[in-house]
Amino acid sequence: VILYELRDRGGRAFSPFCWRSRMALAHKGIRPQVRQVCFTEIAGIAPGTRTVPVLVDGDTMLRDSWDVAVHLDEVLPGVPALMPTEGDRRLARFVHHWTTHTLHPLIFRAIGAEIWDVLEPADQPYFRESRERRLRGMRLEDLRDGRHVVVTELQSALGPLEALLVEQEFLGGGQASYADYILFGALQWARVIGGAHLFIKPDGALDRWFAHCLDLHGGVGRQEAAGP
Ligand SMILES: N[C@@H](CCC(=O)N[C@@H](CS)C(=O)NCC(=O)O)C(=O)O
Repeated sequence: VILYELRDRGGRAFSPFCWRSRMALAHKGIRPQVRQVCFTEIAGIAPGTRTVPVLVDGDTMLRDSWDVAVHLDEVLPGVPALMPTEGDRRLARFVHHWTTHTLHPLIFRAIGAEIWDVLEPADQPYFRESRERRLRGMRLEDLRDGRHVVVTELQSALGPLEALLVEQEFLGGGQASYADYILFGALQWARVIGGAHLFIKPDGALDRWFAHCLDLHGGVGRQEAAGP
């Protein structure tokens, strides 16, 4: 199994979507052959590829993290399932939409300038141009000025998760499932770039859950060095 994932100039994996797949594979006990690419190398993986993760499993190539999770449950039904029930699948879909549409943009506003700092020089012009277009012309560096506001918004957005994780160990109950890995990917992105501490309340339920996820499956998450 080959996993293509994004790297920064120091070879660190920081992409939230790639972490979803890395954790999904680890959950199944699979250590993929990791091929790290930078943004400007993604199109060279295979014709038509625009994003990572990309998973190659024999003759099958999957170019979407959700498809990777579904595929792993289909081909490896006998090992712990990522989404054991239809309810787990629906929970994971909600967490996917909420994380992608609400959490990721907020985290990006908190750490966007710092992401640029750690990219390969070849990626920096592409990243600046594409992300500043999304920010409607704002410069990445301007994000630093508004960070304190974003941190408050992030803490508020994460409030319901704090409350839930006081009541139960993982998002779906007592066991980690794919919904956890989706949320984990977002926080790991912030941790590796160096900003998770800005908005995760120390010793709160989310902090404990994150520490627990970092240690899962032999500590695959913790092995990636945290940013400053
Ligand atoms: N739908 C895709 C989204 C993946 C995605 O957006 N990946 C980002 C890295 S975190 C990417 O490859 N971006 C390429 C780019 O911005 O050019 C999935 O879930 O796999």
